[in-house]
Amino acid sequence: MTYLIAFAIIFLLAVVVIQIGKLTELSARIRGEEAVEKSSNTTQGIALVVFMIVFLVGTVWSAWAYKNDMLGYGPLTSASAHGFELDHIFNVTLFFTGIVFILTHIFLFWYSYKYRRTGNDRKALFFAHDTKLELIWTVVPAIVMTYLVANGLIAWNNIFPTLTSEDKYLEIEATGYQFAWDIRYPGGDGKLGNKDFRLIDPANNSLGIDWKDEASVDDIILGGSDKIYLPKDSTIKVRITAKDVLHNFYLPHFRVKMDAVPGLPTSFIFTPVKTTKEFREQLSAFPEWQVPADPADPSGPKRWEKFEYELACAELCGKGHYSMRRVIEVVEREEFDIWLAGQKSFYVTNIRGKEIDPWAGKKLFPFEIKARASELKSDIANFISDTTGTANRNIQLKHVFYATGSSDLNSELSKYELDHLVELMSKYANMRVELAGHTDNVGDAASNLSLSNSRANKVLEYLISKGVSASRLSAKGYGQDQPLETNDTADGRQINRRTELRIISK
Ligand SMILES: [Cu+2]
Repeated sequence: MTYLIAFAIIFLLAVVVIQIGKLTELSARIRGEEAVEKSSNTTQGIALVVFMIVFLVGTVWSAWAYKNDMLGYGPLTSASAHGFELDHIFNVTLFFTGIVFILTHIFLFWYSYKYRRTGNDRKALFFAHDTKLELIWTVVPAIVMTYLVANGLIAWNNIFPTLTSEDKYLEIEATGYQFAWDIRYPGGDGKLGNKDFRLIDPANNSLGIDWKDEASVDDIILGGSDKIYLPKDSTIKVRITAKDVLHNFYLPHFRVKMDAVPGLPTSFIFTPVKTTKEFREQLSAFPEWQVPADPADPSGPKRWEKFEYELACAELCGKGHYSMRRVIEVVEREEFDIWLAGQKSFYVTNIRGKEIDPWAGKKLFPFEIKARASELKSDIANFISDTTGTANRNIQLKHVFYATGSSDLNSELSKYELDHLVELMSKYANMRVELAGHTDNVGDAASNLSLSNSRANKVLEYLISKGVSASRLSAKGYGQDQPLETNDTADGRQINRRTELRIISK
């Protein structure tokens, strides 16, 4: 229907134009062509001058009236260190191009009026060459252009310092795809692990991270709609890539904008200088931001209170392009460190202990030993201090390992958790525990029972060898009878093969 109406309008407009043309022709025949042309040229010349005045006044007025809504002015001054320099470059460019813009429009329209044809008495001046003029319009733009380009290059070099390994900076990685960003943080070691596109596995490893690289096991990946946290006054390097089509990593408030190209990593370095809170305060000084955020709720929070920094995709990358928007929160360094420490690494939550884990039974990483120690401590403390009778008395010893199919305790790896348990046993001197062994359902039930029994006893022996009194310990094998997960999957069986700590009395 809309198309039909649009087509009808265009058709009718064409008819009107043709009719006016016919009418002018007819009146020219009646009044004499020259007289008609003269008066029509004058009318059009005046109309052009009026248009020029309205257009130029409108341009200047609107730029002034809406300056507070434009990046770089009023409330929207830069939130990053380099942004001020970029805004300055834009202003210098605007100054020169503004002069040219206004002058060319004045000349264009004024000359159309002044040199309109009013008879046959006027002829254009013709000259073949004028060295002076050529010089002026070559040299002046050349000087201005050189100045602008050189200034731009200097600014670009300032914005992009060459970071060496000695510089302190936070490197994060943004991977764009239809239609979201995966943001990767380097975890405690400050290093992003290697990636290889051949390792991409949509179900378990959508970024193709190489888990064999130890730098990758503590990497944190923010998915979907999580807020992106950044520390104030810290140099941040963003590695930008894409998995499918072109995207664009755009942080308007920080004047950061860089294409995300599949197969060709790009990067950007910037330093946020205002926390989200500080930027909100900056906004609150302007009347435009003192209005309610939601017009339907006049007593609700003000616009400045609801402000968030955003990451947008600035490339029209497909139907769901809009949903690539992400909120960015800039906080003080201390707050950032606390936030980062509270994040679980992708490896720990998704890969560890599964079949695809290259480190299963081979290595424990310092951060997981630490995390596991505090988990065990709080699990036991929870049970000890519980008065409601709801706390869990069965605590899985997640870092106790045996040789495959045998009861040989891998004490090289198991010593961390078990030694920590010894410490906790001496802290809670009245605690008595049972060590409970469990298996999956592979093989026959009787041998599983005996395997679980001897495994539990191996842990018991280890604890006794470390000085825990035998009277506080017992060991029992439960075989395959108490699975936690299905035995139908490899991951499920992995979980079912376990040794548990059962607190008998506090
Ligand atoms: Cu996109």
